[in-house]
Amino acid sequence: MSHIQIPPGLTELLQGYTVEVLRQQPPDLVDFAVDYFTSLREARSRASTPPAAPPSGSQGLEPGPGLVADAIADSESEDEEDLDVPVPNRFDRRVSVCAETYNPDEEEEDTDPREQLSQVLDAMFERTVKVDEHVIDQGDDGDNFYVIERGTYDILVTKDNQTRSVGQYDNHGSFGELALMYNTPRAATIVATSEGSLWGLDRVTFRRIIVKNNAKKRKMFESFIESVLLLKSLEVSERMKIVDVIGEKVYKDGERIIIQGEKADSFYIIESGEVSILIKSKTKANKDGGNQEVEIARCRKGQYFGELALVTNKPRAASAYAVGDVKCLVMDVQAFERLLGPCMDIMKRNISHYEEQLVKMFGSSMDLIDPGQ
Ligand code: 1OR
Ligand code: 1OR
Repeated sequence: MSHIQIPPGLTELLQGYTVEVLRQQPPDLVDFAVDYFTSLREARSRASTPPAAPPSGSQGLEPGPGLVADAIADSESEDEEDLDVPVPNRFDRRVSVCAETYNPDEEEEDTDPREQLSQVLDAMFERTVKVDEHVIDQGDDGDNFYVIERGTYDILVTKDNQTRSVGQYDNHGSFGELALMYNTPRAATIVATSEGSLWGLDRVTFRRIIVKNNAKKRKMFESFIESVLLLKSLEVSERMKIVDVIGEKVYKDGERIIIQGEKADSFYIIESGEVSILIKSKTKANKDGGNQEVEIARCRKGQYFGELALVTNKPRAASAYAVGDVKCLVMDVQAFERLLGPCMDIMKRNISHYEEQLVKMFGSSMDLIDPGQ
């Protein structure tokens, strides 16, 4: 191995990306990588410094180190009290590393980001797993939080002496945060169903970096979450758990958020801007073989979309595009199933309205999902 040269900066570059993934829990690692590295390049051309160069004084433009440092800076006071109230973890105004959004935390950054970053990176470790290996056992104390690098994993829950599979992870996502956030025993068993590889973050670092600095951010999103009609029937503590798991994504005008026909893994609530829902379908009203997209709905602030495929377990029924700049809160399918059970009736009622609308718009014979797309 000694003849292989690792280019200077490579490790830092990849670590920076990994840390942001750990912090922000983006639903799609590849999309996030594109955003992350694009913004890194933009920052470099603005600042004319290489991407892996240690951050200068100007935080915010260097997505990796800047943001991580920011997280650490916020959690400097080492009073590790137990957080009996759910505290948001992956919630960050700046989830889009592209956006130079206002960041109230920035002003408070006063410790050396390089030092802080290295603390986080030192804490991360890789774990490879074999088929059938238990990564986590239900009932155990929480030790680590894991981000999936690759592999498939079953989520098993035992209740009344019965063990059943309640979901899977397929090459992306993360798990093991609940026991660390809420100081509870592991809520599920996670078993590898293929060989795999994970990035682990130990409990103390997880709590210090991811959990502890979020009181401000919780305040930021609390009132918005309270205003979302869909979530009104939830208890306050249930809404706080939603704040804990949700991430934020920013889209530019015209950007496609959902692609009709694709496999679904996320649910969206619009925080600002408008989203246009378009459908391609082979119907009488649309005779060109289904290549034309027709707008079927507009969603606005406080409204949700992307629930249909998760509820029906089918591919996306339509595409969604940003109209102007859009910010969405994004939740992965596991969190959706775990936390939005109480809102399921409302969503199902609205889905039945889609069906009525569908009949009105296209006649009765069209399937919501066109397999040809
Ligand atoms: P943890 O620290 O409790 C087990 O360790 C992890 O499994 C847990 O964190 C979550 O990250 C993950 N219920 C509970 N935990 C789940 C679930 C889940 N899914 C994934 N985890 N449900 C399944 C939802 C698809 C609800 C089952 C009733
Ligand atoms: P999804 O996961 O299938 C596309 O991804 C999303 O568009 C879908 O979830 C809904 O959240 C959203 N029919 C189907 N999907 C719709 C519709 C809709 N409106 C919004 N979505 N109709 C419009 C009813 C006003 C009926 C089709 C004519």
